[in-house]
Amino acid sequence: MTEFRYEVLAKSGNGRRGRLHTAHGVVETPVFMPVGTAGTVKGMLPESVKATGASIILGNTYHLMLRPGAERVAALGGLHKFMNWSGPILTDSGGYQVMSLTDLRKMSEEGVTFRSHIDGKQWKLTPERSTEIQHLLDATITMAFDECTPYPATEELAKTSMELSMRWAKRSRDAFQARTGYGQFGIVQGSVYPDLRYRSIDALTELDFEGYAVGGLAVGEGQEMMFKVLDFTMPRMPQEKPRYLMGVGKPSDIVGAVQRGIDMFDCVLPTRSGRTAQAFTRRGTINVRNARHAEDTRPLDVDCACPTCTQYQRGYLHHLFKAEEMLGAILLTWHNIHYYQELTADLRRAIEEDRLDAFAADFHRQQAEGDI
Ligand code: PRF
Ligand code: ZN
Repeated sequence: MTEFRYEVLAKSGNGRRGRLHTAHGVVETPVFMPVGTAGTVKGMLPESVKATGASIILGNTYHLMLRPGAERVAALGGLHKFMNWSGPILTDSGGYQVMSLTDLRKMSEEGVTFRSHIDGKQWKLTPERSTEIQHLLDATITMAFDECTPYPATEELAKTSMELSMRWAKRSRDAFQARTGYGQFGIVQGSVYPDLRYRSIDALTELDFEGYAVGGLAVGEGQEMMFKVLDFTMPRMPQEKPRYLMGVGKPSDIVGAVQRGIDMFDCVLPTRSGRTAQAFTRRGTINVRNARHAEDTRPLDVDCACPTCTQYQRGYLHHLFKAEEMLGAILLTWHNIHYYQELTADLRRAIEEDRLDAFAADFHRQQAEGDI
């Protein structure tokens, strides 16, 4: 059985090229994890997800506990078998989704009670139950149960919130059933306040997690502030463990965060945008619904080797969205995930060859050129 283990293979500035070994396979970092919230990466067969170059996907405690239920997924053989994905799966712990998807929720020291966004039924999540659910799902990487501090927050509010997350992190760690090849990540909170972020890191490293996430960012503070927080946070994070920036982000967010030492990312952007006709390309974003694409014979992105770009014209993709055909969403989702996988593969190569800053400069220049 493979031990859960992370190695830094190369560095370029603060950027890291690493390798994560897990029970379900190896993950080359920096890595982007496509989001498979409800037991599916929306619109994609698992073999298609794999074909984009993705090595690890994200699942959600919140959605799967409500439907079909964690015990049922366990009875059906665990999330890997359930969704036919044999690679590593990281599951988010649920607190963030409760906050963003439900109203009428109640927080206490114990945990959070809320009404389901599906049927209004009352539920409760605690650090212990979240950790148990992720065990039942058979998540390769379990996330600690936390509160994502809203932005903006006063220092006093951010402190109270971070300290609650740290008590929950301890309870999550105690509830975690260690198994060979599996790991659990703690989540750093503390909003935009250096002292709070440092205290959070200290509290978590005390618990010796297999990896560390930065939470509470990409919540409305903007890219400049997010990078500022990473600038003072990353140097204090354990160097020998994987570091994951939760829910991020746009391509430029990913490039900047890798330059600051982040190894792992997840975001709904490539999948969600794929369903709303937005494509990410080397020259910025394109909305395929725009009339200017109606008679365009070119691919979405001339430099992309994905099936969408090698086999379909923009004019056809435009038609599919105008006609509300599901293939439009499928083809754009495929391209977008492929684009994110190419971006992270390019970042890995740039770090190996110690030219990360030059790569980033090129990336920004190309993005600024715009389409056509
Ligand atoms: N905590 C958890 N999941 C998250 C976040 C967080 O702070 C974020 C913040 N962008 C996204 N997903 N548990
Ligand atoms: Zn493509």
